[in-house]
Amino acid sequence: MRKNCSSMLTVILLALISTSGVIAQSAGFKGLILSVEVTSLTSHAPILIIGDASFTAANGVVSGSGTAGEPYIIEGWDINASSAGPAGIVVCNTTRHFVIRDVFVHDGGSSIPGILFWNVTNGQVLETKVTKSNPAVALALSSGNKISNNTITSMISGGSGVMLVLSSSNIVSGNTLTDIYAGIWLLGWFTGIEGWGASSNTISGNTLTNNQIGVVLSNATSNTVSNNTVTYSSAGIWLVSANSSQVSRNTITWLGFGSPWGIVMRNSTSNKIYHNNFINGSALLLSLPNEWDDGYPSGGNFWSDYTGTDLNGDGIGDTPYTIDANNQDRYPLIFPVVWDYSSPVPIVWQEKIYRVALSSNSSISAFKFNQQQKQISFNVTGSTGTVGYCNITIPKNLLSGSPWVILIDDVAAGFTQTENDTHTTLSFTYTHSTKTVQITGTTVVPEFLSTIIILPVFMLLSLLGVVSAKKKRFGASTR
Ligand SMILES: [Ca+2]
Repeated sequence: MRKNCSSMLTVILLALISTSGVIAQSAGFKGLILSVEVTSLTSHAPILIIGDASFTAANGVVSGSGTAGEPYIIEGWDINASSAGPAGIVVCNTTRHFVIRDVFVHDGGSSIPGILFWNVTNGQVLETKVTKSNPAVALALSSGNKISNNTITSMISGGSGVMLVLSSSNIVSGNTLTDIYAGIWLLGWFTGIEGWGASSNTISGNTLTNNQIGVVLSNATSNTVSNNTVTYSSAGIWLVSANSSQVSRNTITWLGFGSPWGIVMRNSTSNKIYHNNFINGSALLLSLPNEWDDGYPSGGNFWSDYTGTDLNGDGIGDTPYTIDANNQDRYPLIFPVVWDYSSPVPIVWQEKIYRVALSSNSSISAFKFNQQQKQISFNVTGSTGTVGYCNITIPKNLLSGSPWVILIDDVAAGFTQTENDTHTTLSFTYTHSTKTVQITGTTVVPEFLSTIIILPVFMLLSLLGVVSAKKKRFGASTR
């Protein structure tokens, strides 16, 4: 394939033109007024880096040598893209390691991208803000790049946030994308033809709000869409000729009017969609078969319009959630799952499963449920002297307290308590080393068998990674 910067706009342009054709406009898109304030950046002309030799001070490189250990750093610039040629920042034809960070690119308008990679490997865009440019960040014919923790707003009619064209094995994570037509768009050309696909990309942990469509995969295979939060979009996730991808742990919520869709799938098959929360939005698809659950007891998705029962109280609906003749979630979840915390600890009690969610900055071990003592206990471990915290959410049909008693190393601990009809959340802190937490209630799931079955499921549940992955946002953010 010809990988030439001079023709780079062709693919981008074609992709943009196809926007309105592939995806129908629907009513209900509500614009937000956003203010963007970035201080302490230095004005810089648009940056054009073509080939390894162009990583120069004149092109905004402030340090580095282009190796993995010492990447070129491009940072601290305020770039008005309105006068740019191809984009506010263009990087083309390089495998050198580089990082674009803490940059503000703006005002490219409806046809000039903020940041554009063409035939690039080993590039990163981090903690950068892009607005009023289309797409905000575009990768074409590029692999092995990372687009993370950026703040992207568009306010351009039909605009896209992060767009990956004919690009594979990239990571798009932790970005905040607001008020854009398509938040994240992965576009292949003809799947199965080497160099023209879009595969093995990871779209994870992004916060997408008030976009027409949250995440789009088109002509793409074997991608991962996980842990994203999509709110106030007419379609949360849209798959068009997108196969063999995994869509899990996303929370898609519609808070407006009309008939929104949590997930739309057209001409797409062999995808696995599970452990998502679909709140006020269901699925629309043409009926190629896909997988909608992870088996029992792992379960499927939470669908807020599911009307089935859960008579045996295992947290899984007793009847499937049917989408169409070829597609059904066999094990719909009864409660939305807060995946921000960690995988809930499944407690198996007399062949029923109760899901306890834990959020902590400690490592958790020796998690146990003791029915006779009406108690959940576990150990918390962290660096000595640091403050640890734990939030635990317990199903009331497993254990409830009136009052609760929490002992930490046998000493009564203060805590805060919130609850809804079905669950109680208890929050408390402690000083680290390894300590034993015992949470005792007053009403416990009844015992029907003579023997007590206690199944501590996770020998060691490390939550540090989850908690430290909090998204970093600009101080003068757009919310
Ligand atoms: Ca059930």
